[in-house]
Amino acid sequence: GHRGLCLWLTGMSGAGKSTLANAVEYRLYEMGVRTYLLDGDNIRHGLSRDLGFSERDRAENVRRVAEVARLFVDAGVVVLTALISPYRADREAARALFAPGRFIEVYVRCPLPVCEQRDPKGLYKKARAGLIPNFTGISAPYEPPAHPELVVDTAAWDIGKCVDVVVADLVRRLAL
Ligand code: GGZ
Repeated sequence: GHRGLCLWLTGMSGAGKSTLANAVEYRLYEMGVRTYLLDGDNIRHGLSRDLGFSERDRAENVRRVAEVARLFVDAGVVVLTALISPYRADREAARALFAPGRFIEVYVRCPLPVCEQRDPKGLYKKARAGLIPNFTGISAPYEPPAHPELVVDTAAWDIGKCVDVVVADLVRRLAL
């Protein structure tokens, strides 16, 4: 069987991390790969329910998810994480928990105006109105990865192409 690894998706709200993670997970399931998805949205209702969106709380959120991801990877599972994880230092700390080649940083890239146009939950509108403090891209930073293993451009490519790029890379790494 394959060995575990962590696919760490990072990108702004509305970039398409959850959509991509779900589609990749389904494709891997069809291939017989054992997967587990840690989605920021769900994590914040449970594991990180005590945390907000300050720089410090986001660091702690990322740390917790990375530690959980490592446990699953140790068990041989392919873990997908979908967190904004806006700070480079936090992502590098997450990477440091994994053996070389077991942490794949995937930059889910989408220009802010496109994320803001999509605004599936109306959060950007609220953030622009000053109703959500520390909102990534509006009143809090997003630091793009300097050297991600993969970049998927969700504004320029359709979902099928984004999934293909991630799955093809994974197949190569796992030598499936
Ligand atoms: C960014 C926020 C905020 C603020 C609530 N900034 O698009 P969503 O709604 O469903 O996903 C976003 C989610 C971000 O949580 P993460 O755990 O991924 O963030 S981090 O990695 O930075 O810890 C968004 C919603 O929570 N949300 N307030 N201020 N996103």
